[in-house]
Amino acid sequence: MKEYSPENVDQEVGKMLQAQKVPNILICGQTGVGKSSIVNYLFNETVAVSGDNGEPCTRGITLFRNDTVNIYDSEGYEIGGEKQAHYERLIFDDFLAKRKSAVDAEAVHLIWYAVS
Ligand SMILES: Nc1nc2c(ncn2[C@@H]2O[C@H](COP(=O)(O)OP(=O)(O)OP(=O)(O)O)[C@@H](O)[C@H]2O)c(=O)[nH]1
Ligand SMILES: [Mg+2]
Repeated sequence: MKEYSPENVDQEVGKMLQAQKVPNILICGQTGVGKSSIVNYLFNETVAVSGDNGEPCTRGITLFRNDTVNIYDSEGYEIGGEKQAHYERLIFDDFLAKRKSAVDAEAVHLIWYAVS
């Protein structure tokens, strides 16, 4: 069995961290369900602007990242008409479709569908 001294434990952990893949996660869901609040909770600081007046807040898609995770915060969807068509273009056509055949580091590994 391999023995670890305090020095090579650090070295081994360093190697593991380097080999670790960073997941790309897209958070999506209806307007106002708390997507940006989830991001702030996960990063333990206010990195994403969250709304407080019941109006749609986030626009487009923004990447927040640290050493272990990449999280895409996205604008919320609203049902019907041009707003819905806009959302479908943003999420499906412009974001997901373009990443479908991307190399693993740029692929979307998980979609987190947030509900109120
Ligand atoms: N009660 C309650 N309120 C929450 C929770 N999460 C978020 N909120 C509140 O819901 C409101 C909207 O939160 P956001 O995080 O901006 O929601 P969002 O899904 O990012 O909204 P859009 O960007 O507009 O799509 C804010 O006033 C938050 O404080 C929760 O778990 N419980
Ligand atoms: Mg938001």
